[in-house]
Amino acid sequence: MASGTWEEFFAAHLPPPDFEDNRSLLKEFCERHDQYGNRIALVTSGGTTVPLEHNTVRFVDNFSAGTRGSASAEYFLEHGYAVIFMHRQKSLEPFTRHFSGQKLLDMLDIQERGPNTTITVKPDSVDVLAPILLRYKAAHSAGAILHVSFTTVSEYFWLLRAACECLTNLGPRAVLYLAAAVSDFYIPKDRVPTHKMQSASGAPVIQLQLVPKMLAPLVNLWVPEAYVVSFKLETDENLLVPKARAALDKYKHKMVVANLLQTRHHRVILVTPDETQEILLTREEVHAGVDIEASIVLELVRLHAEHLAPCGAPPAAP
Ligand code: PAZ
Repeated sequence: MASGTWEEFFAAHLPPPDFEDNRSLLKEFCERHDQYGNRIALVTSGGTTVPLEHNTVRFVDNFSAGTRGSASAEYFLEHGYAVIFMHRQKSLEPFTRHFSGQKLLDMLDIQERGPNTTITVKPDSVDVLAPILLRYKAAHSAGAILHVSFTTVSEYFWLLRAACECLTNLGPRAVLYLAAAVSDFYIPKDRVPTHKMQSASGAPVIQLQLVPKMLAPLVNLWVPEAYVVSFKLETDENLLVPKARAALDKYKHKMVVANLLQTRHHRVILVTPDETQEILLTREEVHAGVDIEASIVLELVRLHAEHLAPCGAPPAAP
């Protein structure tokens, strides 16, 4: 089935309730960093949902824990970029990603002496916590990171377009790092029931429609000068590079990071118009907890700097 146009998609879906607040935050952040000639990376992260009911009990989800996006955001900060971290609510976030589950509580000690309670970091956890806490505090006190969140696919697109509108003034100093897993399908609003579907009515037949490809207006209209990197997730090795290259040929952006679901944390392929470069972590690196995102972002920062050199932009200040 053919998809509608991107204009029709925006016309059919109202902006989310917190949209104007987020738009103001994005505007202020981009203007402030633009003033200082900073580079900004917009990192999208996590999966979008497609609600099956307006009062949503059930939804279709796109797989992504937010590992790639949250780790990459930290590395962009390390390279001196300001970061807009646009993420699925409750998915992993920079810095706190290191302490998911019980990890943080396990690092703490508590002593109750009479009315006084003291909480301390266990001595052997200080070395783990301190460097992350220092980087977290530095990023926040410098106003170098802005978090905005989405849940549904339409919320994602409203935020993405707003972020692009704010980033366009930065021209080639803006990097778009589109790691979120975004649904290719949705249910047109008028076919979504208001209330929870009832099993007594029998098995529902749900027909999904194609989401229009937003990369086309993004690259051509919303941020024509930005350094745009998209991601391609596949489960079949044979499709991976051909589909990444096809996307690059079609949308004419700068890079596709191709990865397989099964191996995404230790292998990616960077596909650019000129080359195809594999990044592979060794078994030892994986065991040592090395983030593959450190290498992805390092290479991207190098290529972005090359791209900026003819514009005379000074290097990013780490
Ligand atoms: O968030 P995560 O680390 O679990 O997964 C990252 C990823 C596989 C979602 C990302 O690398 C990616 O490929 N995003 C684009 C997905 C897509 O093709 O829609």
